[in-house]
Amino acid sequence: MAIRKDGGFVTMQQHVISSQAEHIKASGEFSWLLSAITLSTKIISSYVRRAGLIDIIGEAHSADGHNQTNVQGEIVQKLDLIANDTLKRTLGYRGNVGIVASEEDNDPKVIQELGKGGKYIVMFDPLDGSSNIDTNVSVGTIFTILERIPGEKSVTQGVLQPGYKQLAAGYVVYGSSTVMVYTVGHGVHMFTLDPQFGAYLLVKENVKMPEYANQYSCNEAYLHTFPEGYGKYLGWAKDHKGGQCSMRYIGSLVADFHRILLKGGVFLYPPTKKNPEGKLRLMYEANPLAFIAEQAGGAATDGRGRVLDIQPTSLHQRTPLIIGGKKNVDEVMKFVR
Ligand code: P6P
Repeated sequence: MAIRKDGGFVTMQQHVISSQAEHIKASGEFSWLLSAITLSTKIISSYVRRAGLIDIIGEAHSADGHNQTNVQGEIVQKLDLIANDTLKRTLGYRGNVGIVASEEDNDPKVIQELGKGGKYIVMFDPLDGSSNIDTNVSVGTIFTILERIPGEKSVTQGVLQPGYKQLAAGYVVYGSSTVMVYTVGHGVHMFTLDPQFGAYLLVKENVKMPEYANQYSCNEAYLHTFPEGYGKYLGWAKDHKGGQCSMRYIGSLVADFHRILLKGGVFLYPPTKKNPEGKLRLMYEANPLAFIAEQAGGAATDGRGRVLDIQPTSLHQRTPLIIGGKKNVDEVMKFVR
């Protein structure tokens, strides 16, 4: 239900402006930047909602007619390209975004020099879970905002900052409704896109993740290639809890995480034989969600330490991810450590 303050709805714009008035030092330019992301996700949402009706389903084809692949080596869905271009275009017009980096692009892109006001870095997974598009499963956009380091030695070195440096992070899940969740380091706030108004309306402030829930989220098809501790945890969860434990796995990170943010539990994507460093990307998937999880009272680890403390070495590096309610994560780590 949309929250009313002073008799009116609270849009994302208003909320960001009031948040930054209270908290972050940035002037209105921060909300101006975030408005590029909210605008982009409204455009992306309109495409996702019409996926079956206009020619955007299926794989993008390069000029030679072959399936296009991205730096991840995945077949690029047409909607991926649309989402990626939309975000880059709207961010490009904000004037205070210096560097953008995307899961879809090999390298970070400078769009404004630091000396000319390009003080922010925005990184994103434009359409996470895109392989689910054709079957109408929820997909999402994940983003993070960092400040550029004056005197950065190179663009790449400038973006490779640990997760605890994030100024803001958020995601949009294109599900039964379009929901935006974000943090600027002072709590987690949730908005639903009202298609009539075309505005994100505040539906929940200071969202808190349940500390514990009897539910885990994991693709157990890889069970036999997980490091031993994960198998022990999963076996224990099934046996010890005498069937009280349930498993939910959508196969779309944003959707799985959003459920855990609201209902609790734990999501695990351990190292596997196919992805010995884990499958999920640190910079624009694990870090933003870890920032949100911690702000909501939850936890996120790579099986060794805190995700937000990882010093990145490359833009598209992957990481194992165990994220969810604090007690759920601790319970997994008892078996993994
Ligand atoms: P698997 C989608 O491709 C994705 O990147 C995440 O959204 C999701 O959590 C994960 O991969 C699913 O991976 O190996 O279970 O299909």
